[in-house]
Amino acid sequence: MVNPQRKRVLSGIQPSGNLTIGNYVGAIRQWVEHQSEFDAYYCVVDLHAITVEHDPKILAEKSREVAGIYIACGLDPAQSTVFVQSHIPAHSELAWLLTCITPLGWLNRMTQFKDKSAKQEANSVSNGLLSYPVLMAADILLYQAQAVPVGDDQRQHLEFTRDLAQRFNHMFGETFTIPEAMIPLAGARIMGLDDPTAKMSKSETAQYHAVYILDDPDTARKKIMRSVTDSGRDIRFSDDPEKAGVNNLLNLYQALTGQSREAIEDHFATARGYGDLKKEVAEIVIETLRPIQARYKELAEDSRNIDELLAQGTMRAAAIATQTLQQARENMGFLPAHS
Ligand code: ATP
Ligand code: LTN
Repeated sequence: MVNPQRKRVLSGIQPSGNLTIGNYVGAIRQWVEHQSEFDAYYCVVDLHAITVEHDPKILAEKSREVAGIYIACGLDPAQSTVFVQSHIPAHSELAWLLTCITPLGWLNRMTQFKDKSAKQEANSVSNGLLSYPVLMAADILLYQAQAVPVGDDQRQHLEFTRDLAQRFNHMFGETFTIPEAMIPLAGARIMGLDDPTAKMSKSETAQYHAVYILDDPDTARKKIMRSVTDSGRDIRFSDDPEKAGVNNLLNLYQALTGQSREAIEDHFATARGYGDLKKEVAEIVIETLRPIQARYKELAEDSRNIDELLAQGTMRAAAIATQTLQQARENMGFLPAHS
């Protein structure tokens, strides 16, 4: 049962590729850890996944897969509401209302837009990619979420959401709750295994870039053993860009074991080199993923399992979203429709 005393939270992941260990430690794991304390809404943000080129043949399959991974990682549908963003039209509608009060300058400042648009040909950068944060703001504000559990890369989008909510409230009267970002202490930014200066990301398709949540043990091990490090042998946390690879492996190890930095450095003080660190990181990653993969396999055997959960989630989420949208329309002065 939903307890009104619990903090309302909302978050989402795009079905834009294979979910990575970064998505797990930065986002999903904290959703699972705190689910009994929250009145929680977790969506598969498929409307965001079409802001860059996508393959219509796999979008639906990927959306179901992401929802299945949420559950396999431990989200309990009795406690947390899991749904697909596009199943609730209020997301698109509120996004338009918010688009019309968003200053263009705010969008042009977004670093994710700058990074992602730089990777594409200028002519193929879509309006959707620029407006991406407005849709994200709509996702959050529709549920009056107080907190948004995300990785470190989403800080700027959360600031944007807060600014936009304040602007709307100021222009049209109190309508939206101002949300806060909730960023984990460890594992908030896992870097690419092939390039520890770039964030690990599911849309980067290089073979040794990321460990995927559904990678089999041999594949995961191979990717970690091949990860880029440096020519030294000292296993310590460090801000030195030269040591970014080792630091990244240590961060991942810390996020998955929950040990302190001191304990981890002590543990590796007698290691013979980076090979020992890589082996241990590979083992903890594999053991973390093993039960998740087993649950996912069972759940995915019949696609109706996931579709059924999503249908229930949609009903619960739509009730709240529709109410907020109605309020926003009213406050903006729209003529009510007669039913
Ligand atoms: P894409 O490459 O398609 O942009 P992504 O892998 O960056 O995707 P998102 O769907 O944008 O993933 O993000 C989902 C969630 O996972 C967000 O909360 C984000 O902060 C978190 N996240 C993504 N990558 C990492 C990472 N490398 N380390 C920690 N958290 C991450
Ligand atoms: N932009 C987010 C994904 C996202 C999201 C949201 C996260 C879309 N809508 C609402 C939290 C709340 C990202 O991680 N790239």
